[in-house]
Amino acid sequence: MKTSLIIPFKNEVEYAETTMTTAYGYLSEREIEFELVAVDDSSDGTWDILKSFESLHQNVVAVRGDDPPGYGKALQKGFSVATGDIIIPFNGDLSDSLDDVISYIHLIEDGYEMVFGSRFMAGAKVTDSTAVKGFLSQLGNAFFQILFRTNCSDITNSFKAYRRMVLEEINPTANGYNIGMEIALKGILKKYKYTTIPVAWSGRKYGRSKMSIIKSIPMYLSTALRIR
Ligand SMILES: Nc1nc2c(ncn2[C@@H]2O[C@H](COP(=O)(O)OP(=O)(O)O)[C@@H](O)[C@H]2O)c(=O)[nH]1
Ligand SMILES: [Mg+2]
Repeated sequence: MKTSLIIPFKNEVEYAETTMTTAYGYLSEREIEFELVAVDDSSDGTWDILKSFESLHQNVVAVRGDDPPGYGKALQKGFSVATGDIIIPFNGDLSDSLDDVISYIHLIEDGYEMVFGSRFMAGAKVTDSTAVKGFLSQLGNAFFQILFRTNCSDITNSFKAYRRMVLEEINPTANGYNIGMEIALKGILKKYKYTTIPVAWSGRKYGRSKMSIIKSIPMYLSTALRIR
């Protein structure tokens, strides 16, 4: 099965080249059938790096996001151009682990329709996370876990894997960071076969986060209650 990594970038000039090279090299070495779909909303030179990377590699696509930009909109754009059977959002600041991507691929090939990564279960390895953000995220996720009676302890994490059919049927509409949650919760209610595995996550070394936890809390809550 072919895998598409959807990689969103917003002003990641320090990361763009490294992330693309690292992901490309890692997957090529393992003889995985893949493509990288970069979706860019930058104004800092990231786009030039991505375009040049695209011109040098066959299985790389770089597209611009829509105006006004949004994390969820960027992923939706990526989903619409992806050609893989397995679709995996992968953050452009290398927070997510390529080893975990391989685990996801194997689980989807084994028959799961969705695979969720959790930063909050035994075996997860979180490094360089800020204490307050980590705590709020874990607390919120514990609440959603109860609300949706799911064993997934990290619904808001966008690093997940889906069979292409899942995204076609759900047709996500969330514009922001709530998109991962939207797909997961709708997928759980549709009774897709899923599993959750512990993942590694590391904080960024360059640039700064575009995600405000304070702005995100009401968005996550309203998404959850709407779907519920
Ligand atoms: N295309 C696009 N990418 C975005 C947008 N917002 C964030 N990103 C990218 O999504 C990834 C995760 O964002 P980040 O700011 O690191 O969020 P955090 O890890 O939750 O703090 C990074 O690669 C960002 O550059 C957006 O509006 N459009
Ligand atoms: Mg990040």
